[in-house]
Amino acid sequence: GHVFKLEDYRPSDYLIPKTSLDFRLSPDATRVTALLTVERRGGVATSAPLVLDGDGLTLLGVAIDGHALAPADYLATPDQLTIPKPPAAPRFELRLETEIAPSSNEALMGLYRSSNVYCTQCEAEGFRRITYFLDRPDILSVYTVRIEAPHNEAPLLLSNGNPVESGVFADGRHFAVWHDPFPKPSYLFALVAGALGKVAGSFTTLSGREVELGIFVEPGKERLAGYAMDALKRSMKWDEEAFGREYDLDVFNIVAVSDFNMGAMENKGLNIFNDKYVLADEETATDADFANIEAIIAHEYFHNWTGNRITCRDWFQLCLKEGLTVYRDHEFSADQRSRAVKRIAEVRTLRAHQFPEDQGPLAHPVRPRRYREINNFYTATVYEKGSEVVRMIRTILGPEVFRAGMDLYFERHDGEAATIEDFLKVFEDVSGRDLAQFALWYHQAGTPNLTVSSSYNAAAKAFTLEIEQSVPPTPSESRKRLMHIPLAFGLVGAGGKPIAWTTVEGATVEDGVIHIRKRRHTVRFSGVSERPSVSLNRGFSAPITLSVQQKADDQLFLASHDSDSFARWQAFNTLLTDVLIAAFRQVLGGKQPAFTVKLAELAGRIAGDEALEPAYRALALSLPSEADIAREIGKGIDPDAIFGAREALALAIAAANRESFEALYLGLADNGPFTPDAASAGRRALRNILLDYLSLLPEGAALAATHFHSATNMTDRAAALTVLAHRHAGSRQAQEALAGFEARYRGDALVLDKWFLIQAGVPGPQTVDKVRALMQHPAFSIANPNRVRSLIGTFSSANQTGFHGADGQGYRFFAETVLEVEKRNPQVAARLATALRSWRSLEPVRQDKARQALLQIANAENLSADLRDIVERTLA
Ligand code: BAL
Ligand code: ZN
Repeated sequence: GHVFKLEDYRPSDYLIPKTSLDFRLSPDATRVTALLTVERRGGVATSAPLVLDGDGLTLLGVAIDGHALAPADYLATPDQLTIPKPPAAPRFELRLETEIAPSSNEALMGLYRSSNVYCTQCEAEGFRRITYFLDRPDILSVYTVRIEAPHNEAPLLLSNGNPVESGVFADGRHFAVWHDPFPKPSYLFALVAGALGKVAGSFTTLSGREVELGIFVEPGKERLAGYAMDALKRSMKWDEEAFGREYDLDVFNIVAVSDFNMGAMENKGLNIFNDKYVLADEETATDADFANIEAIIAHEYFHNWTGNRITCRDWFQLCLKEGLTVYRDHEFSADQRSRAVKRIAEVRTLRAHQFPEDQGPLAHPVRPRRYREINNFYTATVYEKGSEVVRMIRTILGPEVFRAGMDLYFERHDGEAATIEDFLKVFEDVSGRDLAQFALWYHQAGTPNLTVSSSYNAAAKAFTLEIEQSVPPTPSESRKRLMHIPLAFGLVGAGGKPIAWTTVEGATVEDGVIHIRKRRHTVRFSGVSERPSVSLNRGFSAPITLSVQQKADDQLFLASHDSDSFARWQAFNTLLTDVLIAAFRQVLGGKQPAFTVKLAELAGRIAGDEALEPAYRALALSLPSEADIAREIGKGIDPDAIFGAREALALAIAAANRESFEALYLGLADNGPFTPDAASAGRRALRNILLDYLSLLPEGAALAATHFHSATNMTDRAAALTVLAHRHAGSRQAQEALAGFEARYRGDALVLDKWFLIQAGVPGPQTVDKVRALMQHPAFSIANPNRVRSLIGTFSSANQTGFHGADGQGYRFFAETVLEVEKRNPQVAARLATALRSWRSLEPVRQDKARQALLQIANAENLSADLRDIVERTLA
C-alpha cells in the first residue's frame, strides 16, 4: 500500500470555500448533489488538473458553471474524479451527482444506517464515500446542507450549524436546510435523519447568548439521557472558566446511535455518539460508565475549539487536536471529581494501553511521520501520551504562562488548520523559552527510562541523586536523542514532612521539578539535615519508566507517608509489583509463592485509613493487572504463572485482613438513594474491591451471591457478577447469577454487553469455547462494534489466561474471527488485531503459536489496508 509521508505535505492547488449538499435519502439509493465553489490557489497554473478523492462512489453527473461535462472532459473511478482541464477562471462552480447505498454500508464510514437511523462518520476519510471532494483537513469550507426524506421514515433531519429552513410536501416528503457559518474540514461534516426522541436543554453563555441543546436518542430512552445533558452543561461552563472558550452556534445537538466505530465524534454543532457513552441510569450503567459519559461528552464538546475552530493541517497533526483535547477532558474530570484519584486512574490507563504500544512493534511518535492507514493512528500514543505532553508543557511553564500560551493559540490560529510547530511556537513566544529539545516528545517514539540512585552523606549534610536517561529503540528509530524530562520530586523526612535544602547543583531545579536534559545528571543537594526518602515523578510529571535503586523500607515508608497522593499510590503499587514478579518466578520454578506479612498489613491499613478517600483506597487495593505484571516482567511471559502469582497474593492479603475487611465491607453498605457522584462511586468501589478479596475466602461464593441479589444498582450487580463468574466459575451461584442477569436485561443490548464482557473475561483455557458459543447468542451481532468489542475484544485483549492458553486455541479463534469481522468492518477488525502486538514478549511456545495466527491473517486474500497495515507492522 501507499505510504503517506509528513515531508510530502504540500498545499492543494484548489480550494473549496463553499459547499452546498443536497441529500435525497433512501436506504439503497441516496442521491447526493454537491455544488462546490472551486477556487484555484494564487500562483497555481491554469493547467493544473483538479483531482478529487472518492471511495467506492458511483458518479451520475458532473457539470461546471451549469454545463454538463462530456465524458471526454473528466475521468471518474470509484476512488477518484479527475478534471484534467478545469476552466481558466480563478473560480468556478462544480456540480456533482453521486448515488450511495447507506443500508449496505457495514464499514460504518460515510453515510450509513444504524437501527433505521441515517447517520454519518467522516473522520478521517469518510466524506469521500459520500461525494468526490478534496477530502483533507486543510480544505475549509462553509457548508449549506439540504436533506429531503419521507416524513414517516425520517421525521428528524439534522446537520451541522443552525437550522435555516424546513418544509413539507404533499407527497409525505419533507426537507430541512442547515447552514454552518464556520468554515470546516470535510471530516467534521455530519448528517442524521430518522425517528428519534429528544431531550431538550438550554445554556446561556458567558456573553449572554442562549444556546438550544438537544440530545437525541432511540424513542423511549429519553430518561436515560439526563446525565449526559447535565455533563454537557457542566462542560460548557467549565470551558468558559478554565480556558475562556465560549460556544459559537445557536444550537448544539448530540445524537446517540447504536452502531459506531468510535466512542463519539465531534462534528461541528452535531456530535454523534456511540449510545454506550450517552445512555445511563443506575439500573443499567456502572459508575465507570457515568464517569466515561461525563468525560466523553466533555471531550467532544471541547473539540469545538481544539479541533474544530482550530483544526489540523494534515493527519500527521492528529495529536494537535486529540492530545490537547484529552488533556482538557482530564482537567475537567479532575475538577469535577477528585484530582488525586483521577490522576492515578489516568496513569493506570496510560500504562495499560500506551506503554505496551510504545514498547512493541506498533510504536510511533505522538506525531508520526509515516502512515499507510490513518485509521490505525487513533492510538493511545496520539491521545494519551499526546495529553501527557501538553501536561508537561504546563508543568514546565507553570499554570499562568501555560494559560497565556493557550490564549495566544486561540487568538493566533482561530479559523486555521495548524501544526504541532504552531502549537509549540505560542508557548515559546509567551515564555521566551526554547522548546526545541522538549519537542522531541512529539517526534520521537518510545518510553524514556530514568535510572536513579541516591546517597546521603550525613557529615556533609549532602544528598545526591545520580540520574541517567535512556530511550529504547523503536521501529525505524534505532538511535534516540536526549529528551527534556520534567521530573517532579520531593525529599521526604520522618512523618512525611518535606526536608529542606539550601543549594542544589547538577541540574536546574524549579518549583519541585528537576529538569533532566542530559544523559547523566549528578544532582547534589546541600544543607540536608537528615537522610531523606526520595519521592520521584510526583503526580506522574513525565510519562516515563523509573528504575530506582531504593530499599523496600523506603517504598514502604513512602506508601504510608508521601504527601503527594500519586507518588504515595505509586510506592504501594511498586511494592505490589515487585512482590508479584518474585512470586511469578517462584511459580515458574514450581514453588508455592510466599509473601511477607508487612505488605498485607499495609494493605489492611490503607483499606481502613479514614483520612484517605474511599476511591483512592479502592485504587490502591486493586492489584496490578496480569497485563501490568507481564509488562513489568518484559519477556518470557507465561500468563498462567502470572495468574497463579496474582491469585496467591490476593488470597494472602484477604486471609491476613479477613476481620477488618469484613467490618469495613459491612460498614460501607449504602442504603440511601443512588447518586452517581464521585464520592458515592468511591464508596461503592471500595466495597466492591473488598468483596473481591473476601470472595477468595471460605463462603466467598455465598457472600458474592448475596451481594449480587441485594444490589440496587448496576455497579454493585456487575461487580458481584464478575466475582462469581471469574472466581467461582461453574458454581451454582455463578450460573444462577449469569442466568438471572441475562433474563433481567433481555432486549437491552448495551447491558447485555456487560454480560458478554464478564463471560469473555473468565480466566482459563475453556473460555474460548464459551466465547464461540456466545457468538451464537441472539443478542450477539458480528456487525455491531459494541458487541464485537465486548465479547471478542475483551477475550483477546483482557483475558490473559484465556486468550493465551498454551494450546493456541485462543489465537486460532482470534485469527478466524478477526477475518470474519474484517469482511464487514475493516476498522474494527484492525483494532481487534492489535491484541497480539506484544506477542514477542511471550514464552517461546506461545510466541510461535501467536505468530502462526498473525501469519494466517497476513496471508488471507483481499486483506483491507487497515488490517494489512496492523499485521504487517506487528510481524515486522
Ligand atoms: N475525533 C474522533 C473522536 C474523538 O477523538 O473525539
Ligand atoms: Zn477527540
